Amino acid sequence: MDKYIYFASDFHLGAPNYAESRKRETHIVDWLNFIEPTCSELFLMGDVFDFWFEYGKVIPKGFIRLQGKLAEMADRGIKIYFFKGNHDMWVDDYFTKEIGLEIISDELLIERAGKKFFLHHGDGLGPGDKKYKFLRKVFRNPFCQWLFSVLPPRIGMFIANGWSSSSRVASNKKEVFLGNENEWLAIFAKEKLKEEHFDYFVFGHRHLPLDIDLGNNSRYVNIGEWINYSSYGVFDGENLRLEYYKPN
Ligand SMILES: [Mn+2]
Repeated sequence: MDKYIYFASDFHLGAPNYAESRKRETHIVDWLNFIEPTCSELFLMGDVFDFWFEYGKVIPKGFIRLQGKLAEMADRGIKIYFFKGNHDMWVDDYFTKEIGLEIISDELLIERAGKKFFLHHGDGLGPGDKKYKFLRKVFRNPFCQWLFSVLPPRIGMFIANGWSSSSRVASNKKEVFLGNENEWLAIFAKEKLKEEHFDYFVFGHRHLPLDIDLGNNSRYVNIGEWINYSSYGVFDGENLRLEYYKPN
């Protein structure tokens, strides 16, 4: 590998308000400029937007600098994957058509430089969180999505913004490490390892950068988020490292 693979997630653009989000967006575009010369593939692993819904011919306003930068990188031949997060699972085909992003709905299994990766946003995996697992089914149900799509955008976005301002990002509570035994995505990964070996499990969603040794030559790397940490993962062909971009 002569170039690197980068992983980032949970930008939550749009939250907690316009000004903060714009500042963060500029910071993220700075980071993309920084990694671009060494980047062959970029994995955006969910919750890029605090809310995104695509109507037939209408998309939400804003986030234009990020979209422009991603388009530029894609035009230069960098492959970009966009995972659906629990906040932006309603992407349709706009980013694929306009930018060339590949949309990933659930997990993506890849092999690079002889290493196997299990990639997922991280929502709805592992023990617990039954309420969300049920909601996820509703949110991902085509009929429910259709029902939402026939609401006038003014009303749909009003509902969504209300929901989004009650989210973790809006409350800006820092997540606390639960210990290797209790981190539910580590529990999920250990179960998965019983079926199949992966060198790396990479998730977002947790809003906490983590690098956990799972034993059996396997690691769980959580790439964190961009409100407090500006953290990301980089794979150089040998190692997957957790890094931090300069503070916003
Ligand atoms: Mn998130």
